[in-house]
Amino acid sequence: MDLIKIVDLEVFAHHGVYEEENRNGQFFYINAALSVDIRPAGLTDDLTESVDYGTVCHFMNDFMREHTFRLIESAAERMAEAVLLRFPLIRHLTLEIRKPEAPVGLPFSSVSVQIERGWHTALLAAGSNLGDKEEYIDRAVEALKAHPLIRVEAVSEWIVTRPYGGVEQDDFVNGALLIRTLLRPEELLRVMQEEEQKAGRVRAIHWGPRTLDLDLILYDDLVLDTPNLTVPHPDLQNRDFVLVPAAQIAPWYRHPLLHRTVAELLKSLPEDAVTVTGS
Ligand code: A4P
Ligand code: MG
Repeated sequence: MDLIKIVDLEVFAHHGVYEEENRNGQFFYINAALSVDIRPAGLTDDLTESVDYGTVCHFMNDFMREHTFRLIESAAERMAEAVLLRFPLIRHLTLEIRKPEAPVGLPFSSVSVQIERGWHTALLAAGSNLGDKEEYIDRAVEALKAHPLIRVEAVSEWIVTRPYGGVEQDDFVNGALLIRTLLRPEELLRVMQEEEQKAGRVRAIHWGPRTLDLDLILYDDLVLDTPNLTVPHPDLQNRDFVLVPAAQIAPWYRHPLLHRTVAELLKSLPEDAVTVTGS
């Protein structure tokens, strides 16, 4: 990936655990490596095709001066987020904040924190088979659109599907969303579960009726197994009610373990796996 690098931007600010640090202030030095596709600007010689590093420097300077954090960890975290939200062409960044005047009480040259943050791609599945099914899913989409750290890139059509999994229950409405997000997988799952709660979701029967089910299907090309979260969703390849809407918005998305795209997984579903009845 191409980089724009900012080296040792000097900022006078007031971050620190000690009261006198907040009162007196000190110098901080910022290093940033911004992942930007430089080729469009490289070919056109047009600044609007790139990220203006001068504007980024002023933005970081203002951010550091306008906020007071106790920890440089927080300053880095919040500033990385602010930069990624403000400059959409920056997909990813490495940010270092150095604090050479930190009150350590011993001779030393400098201390710093360095973090890497960026936008992630995720595929979500939505389902409902209780109450006003479409309304529950629509509301969840609106809530995700309103979340400051989520950009909804594409939304599928809603389809009507017969229940899968052997539980006698009403038909489902299903759909899929493609998003970009600054949230980590566990944080994203928490946001999704809050939306399920808001929809009055009661967890009674496994695979049973629900007002709203939001599943995290794919997250970048991540493979993750924790007690609360399995990514890719382990049953994706058997579910036409996920693959049909997913193929409308992200047919190219490749399963990191099966090494096949969503479109290919859909094509190779057995005939009897079809639950889709309409849209
Ligand atoms: N969890 C682990 N991995 C994930 C993930 N990738 N995404 C954990 C979301 N959650 C994940 O889920 C149980 C736990 O799974 C969560 O606490 C989370 O930490 P749940 O939603 O509380 O329980 P559940 O719904 O009973 O199980 P599950 O596995 O979510 O059910 P599914 O797989 O969503 O299946 N038929 C049709 N036609 N359409 C449907 O939408 N849905 C289901 C439910 C059954 N049949 C269906 C449909
Ligand atoms: Mg679920």
